[in-house]
Amino acid sequence: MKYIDLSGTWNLSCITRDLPEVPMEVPGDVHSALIQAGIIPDPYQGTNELEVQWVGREDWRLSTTVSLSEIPRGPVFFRAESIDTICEVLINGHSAGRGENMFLPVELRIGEYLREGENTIEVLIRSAERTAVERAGRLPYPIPHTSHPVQSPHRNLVRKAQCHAGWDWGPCLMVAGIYGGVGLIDASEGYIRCVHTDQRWEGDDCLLDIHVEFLSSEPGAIPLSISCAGVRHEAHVEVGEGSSTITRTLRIRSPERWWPAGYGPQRLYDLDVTVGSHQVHKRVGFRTVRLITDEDTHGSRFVFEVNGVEVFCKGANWIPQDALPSRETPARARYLLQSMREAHMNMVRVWGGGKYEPEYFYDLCDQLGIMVWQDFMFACAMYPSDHGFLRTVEEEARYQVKRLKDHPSLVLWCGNNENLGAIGWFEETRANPARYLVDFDRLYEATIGRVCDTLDPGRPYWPSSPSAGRDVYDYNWHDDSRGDMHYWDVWHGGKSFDAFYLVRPRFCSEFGFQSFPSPETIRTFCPEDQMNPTSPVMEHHQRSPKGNRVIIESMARYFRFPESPEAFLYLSQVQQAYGIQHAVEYWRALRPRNMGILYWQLNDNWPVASWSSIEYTGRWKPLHYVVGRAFAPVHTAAFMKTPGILTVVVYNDTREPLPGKLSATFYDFEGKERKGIEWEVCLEGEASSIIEQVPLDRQGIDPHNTFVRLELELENGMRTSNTHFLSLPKQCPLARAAVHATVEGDRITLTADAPAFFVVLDHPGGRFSDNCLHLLPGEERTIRFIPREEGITLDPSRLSVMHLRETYR
Ligand code: BMA
Repeated sequence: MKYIDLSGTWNLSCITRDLPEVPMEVPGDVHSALIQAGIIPDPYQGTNELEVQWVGREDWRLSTTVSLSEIPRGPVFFRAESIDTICEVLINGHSAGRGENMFLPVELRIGEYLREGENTIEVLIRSAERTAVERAGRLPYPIPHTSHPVQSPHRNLVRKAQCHAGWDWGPCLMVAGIYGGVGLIDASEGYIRCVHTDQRWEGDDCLLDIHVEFLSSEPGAIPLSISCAGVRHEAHVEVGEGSSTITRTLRIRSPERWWPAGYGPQRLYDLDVTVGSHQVHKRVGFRTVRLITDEDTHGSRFVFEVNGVEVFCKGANWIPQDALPSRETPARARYLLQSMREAHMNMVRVWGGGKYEPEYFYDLCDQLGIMVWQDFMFACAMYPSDHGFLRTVEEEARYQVKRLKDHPSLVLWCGNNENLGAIGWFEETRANPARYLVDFDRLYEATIGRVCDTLDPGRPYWPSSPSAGRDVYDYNWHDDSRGDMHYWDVWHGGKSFDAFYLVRPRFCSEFGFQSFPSPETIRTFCPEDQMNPTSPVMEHHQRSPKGNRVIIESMARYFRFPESPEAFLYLSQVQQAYGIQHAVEYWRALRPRNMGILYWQLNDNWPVASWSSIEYTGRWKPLHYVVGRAFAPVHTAAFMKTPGILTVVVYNDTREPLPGKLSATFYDFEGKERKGIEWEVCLEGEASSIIEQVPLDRQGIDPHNTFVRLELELENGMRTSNTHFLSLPKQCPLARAAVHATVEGDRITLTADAPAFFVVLDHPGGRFSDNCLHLLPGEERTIRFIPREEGITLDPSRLSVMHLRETYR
């Protein structure tokens, strides 16, 4: 097969507005080309986003030329992995075809329009927003969706990343463009459209069914060769003209298994398929996966079982890397996913308001052992279920399932984000829930569910997140007895962090709490004179209408009010970490009743106040460090679900029982030891165990004047600790601790002269081996600076250290 790569510099012109023609990098998006050309300002700066809303309402022409010395004798295809969105492709002025779904490649037969010499290729992209509005005008009944402060209307009527239209953490940038590979395929000698596999197990042997979709320009016998894990199959196969599917089975004897992070290695095998002159290479991993939903005494379970082992899932929700697709890179994905792995996570949920990610994303997840919970791309809305819509969704599902199913990391297909629950959200849907439930069923059961069942029987399908499972149509919003749960009473419901103790989710796939970004990130979009949380620019970068109110109200609930702008930003992040830690340590203690915790959200797609643990610039918020410790395979924590009773817990995700010693030492805020308790413990494998419920008054402990340090020391040498307040931090008489940092190369040694809490180190351009610590006097902690890019070094004059007592006088 011959391929002419069309990526590179194209020309961009506006069809509906008088603008000069400008160059455009393809793959890429129109906004980015206009920024590059100086026609629009960077929408992330200040409130510029509002000034560029017109871009999404115009139609655009993207064009390039390609020179051909001869016209291939067989079929030639134009293929673009993704065109966003409503498009028509013209070859030398002839219309070759159209596309209307950015989640489907545009593949058009164009041979007849080509000529020797120079050929013009044009992609005309019609405004997705105007298309959506026109479609809305033709609807027989309303199909509502959630709206955010800056919003493009009727996003749910166009098959495009839903968050492009604005979200409660994301800008409204109705980007248009070409993403992924784009080129011409000379299929004269045929070409492999797709290879996908299924695994069937016979004891330790895997029967690997390999399906090869081959497009042939003529009938005949053609050589086929398949090899994987040292097994090879060679033959001549008869193919007809057009598309045919060839299936062969290889018996792979006792392959090494692929395991999620923390459970074993991520062994991957090469799979090579050659048909005629075209070769396709993939990496496959051998493993089984099951979603166990058996009934138990509490309701029903929600457990991922990989290779027969029940996995405790720890992770976060992923949104697209960037609101401007041109700015997305494999390196940024690697950084984010690596950051997950370093925080002891093993699962990422690719949330339904974004996109099916490119190949490199799933390759990285395979390599890092990060299991993928993959939503189909529908979120927080109703969707049509007319013929045309179902047809494009069916094609989309078939395409994406075949494209992604060979990734061992992918463990679940899920119909959508919150769309079942959303039937209860809108006036129109509440007035006629049956109508919308029928639409729901057609889309996520009869279309997507059926595609998953037929094309990918080895992988579970879940109809919606959250839901109680297939064929159960209860909204399941607040049911913690079965299914997955999105717990938003803290944050959206305005409840305090101890509300996390009121639910016992089987699997919590969303919950979160916002914070502001750091000064480093704020400076990238905000002028100095607006560095105040309620300035116009800062409020523009806060998309949750109640965001600032909830952050401030919660701060008043837990902390003494911060007295400087830096202290306020710091405290908003500390508060987020403190809140989420409550949920993680409590729910994890409920294992095996709870078997998964995914917080909202890992990343940001522009610089903004949000629920993320990693800022747009890549800076880890305190949350990322704190959650990383709370997710550690071996961990200890204490919480007070009942006032006055301290529950002490140990966690062990490894499969080995781990003997050792646990101590709880109670200190006053000057750092004097008041009381100590010790236990000989043996941490049961794959379990969380309550060690003791300590009644504080009987131990003579005054929770207002005391905090507790837990130390776990295992016989194998492993040590870990955790520190907790026993009452609201604002009530504690914190000492005026002085924290001292000594820098040597990339190492920082921290000491304090009195107990210091939430000690956060900051340095532009990097992160730390640990952060957001609690220091006792006499204790010495050495931390490493890890630069985000090579060449950045730790500069002591740019290192800042802040701790809780410094936020007020
Ligand atoms: C969840 C998500 C997102 C949203 C987040 C915060 O429910 O599914 O839609 O951004 O809440 O509000």
